[in-house]
Amino acid sequence: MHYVKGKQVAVIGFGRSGFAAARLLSVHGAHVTVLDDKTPEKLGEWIEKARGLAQVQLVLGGIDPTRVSNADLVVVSPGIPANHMALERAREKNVPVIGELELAFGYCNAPVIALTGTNGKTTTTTLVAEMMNAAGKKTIACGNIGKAFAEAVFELTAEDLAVLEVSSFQLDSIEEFRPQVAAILNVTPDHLDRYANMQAYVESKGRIFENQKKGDAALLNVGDKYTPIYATLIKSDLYYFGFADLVRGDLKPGCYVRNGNIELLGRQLIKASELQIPGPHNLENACAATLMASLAGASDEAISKTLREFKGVEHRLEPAGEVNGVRFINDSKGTNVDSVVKALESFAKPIVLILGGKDKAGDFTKLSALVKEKVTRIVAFGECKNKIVEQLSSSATVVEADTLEEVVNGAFVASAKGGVVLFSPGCASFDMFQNYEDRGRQFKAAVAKLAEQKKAVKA
Ligand code: UMA
Repeated sequence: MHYVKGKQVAVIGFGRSGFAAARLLSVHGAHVTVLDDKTPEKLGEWIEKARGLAQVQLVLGGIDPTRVSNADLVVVSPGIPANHMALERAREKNVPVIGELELAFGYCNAPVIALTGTNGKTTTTTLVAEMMNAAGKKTIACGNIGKAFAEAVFELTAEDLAVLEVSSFQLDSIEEFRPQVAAILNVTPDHLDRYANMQAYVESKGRIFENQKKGDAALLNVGDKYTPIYATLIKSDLYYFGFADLVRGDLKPGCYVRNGNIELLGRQLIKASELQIPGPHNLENACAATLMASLAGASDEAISKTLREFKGVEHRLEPAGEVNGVRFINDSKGTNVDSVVKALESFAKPIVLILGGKDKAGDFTKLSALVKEKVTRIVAFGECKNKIVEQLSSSATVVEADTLEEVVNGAFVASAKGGVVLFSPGCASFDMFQNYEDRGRQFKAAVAKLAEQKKAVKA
């Protein structure tokens, strides 16, 4: 743990993570300099919030690497790439660099459990937190899910629990981070614009287990390609989750979908068909959440009740309204190609698929077979629409659109009564929106507007 009282600390990035880190550091007596490339005009919201924080100086409109040279510690936001000049300068000058997650872990009084994975993190984190709260344990879901861990630590006591959604970006800058229960949900290509190759991304995810010891619990998905590799690295107690029929030989301790039931350590909890969240991937997420919550002390009753009642999270296969018999689904959180696969697997044809945004070096050709089987038309938008046209027009007709309104109208025109319009962009949102939440909200607003127009026409 880095003690910060009286130390000079540079915080890089002034968003959710950077603001929370600056506040935590300020409360613990550090002298903080916050650096961000954005100008003060673009950071108005955070500047307002930072007013009144003791010993916090804001240096905005460009990150000057020399600013970190004299710091005792650098705390980096997850969105800052590891090869950023300021971080390279810090390393040259032997200034320690940690992430906001590591900082918050040092100051967290509550036990911590955590999960990572390419897809399903937000749904599973939310489910675990709801199971624990149903079991009477005050639990805060935080981390990559949106509420920064450094913000949550202010609300957590030793009696409570933190359940953390962790990204590979956050794991890149840990030192001692040690969750008592940790899971990797799945690993498929993502963020290949930031990592040198797939191996680097896989290794980054594996760091969630790095500091675990015997007595801690590590959870792996029986259906995931990288599970055998992670299993050899784990020093803590190993558990598995997922579809039992993928396992050859005896089942190891864990939570499985077996004979149509969700089975926890051999005990049957609920029927798989009782889950309200759609798709086979959500059965895996439900098993992971069940196992994590059980290992963290939740009763079978609290877990089963939550599994039955859980309706999913915003922007994740979220029903976004129905217009003239066409169902619109908001999957704005689907920011990589694999999450589009999962989304397509969750609905019957005919589907109109909306894809696009900021490219993360994703390979859309992986969608070809599913697109041919289920998709009647693709609407492509955003920075990488040309790539989508190039890679998928041999599998379906691809039309292009510029604004979200055009996207929604174009998708509706191409849809059929009883069909689905699936907004699962498969890309990052930052080319046109603040973040995926902003994109999802704007999509829902465009659908609502379309519904109003159609109603007015009928009247
Ligand atoms: N910035 C620079 N220079 C750069 C890059 C960024 O100055 O080269 C500045 C930006 O101007 C901005 C700030 O850094 O002001 C943003 O920092 P950030 O990108 O780390 O974002 P935060 O607002 O701090 O949000 C972060 C996570 N964002 C990322 O990892 C990109 C949020 O995850 C997380 O919810 C939040 O901390 C609280 O923990 C979002 C995300 O997109 C959901 N995560 C990725 C994903 O899920 O795929 C990993």
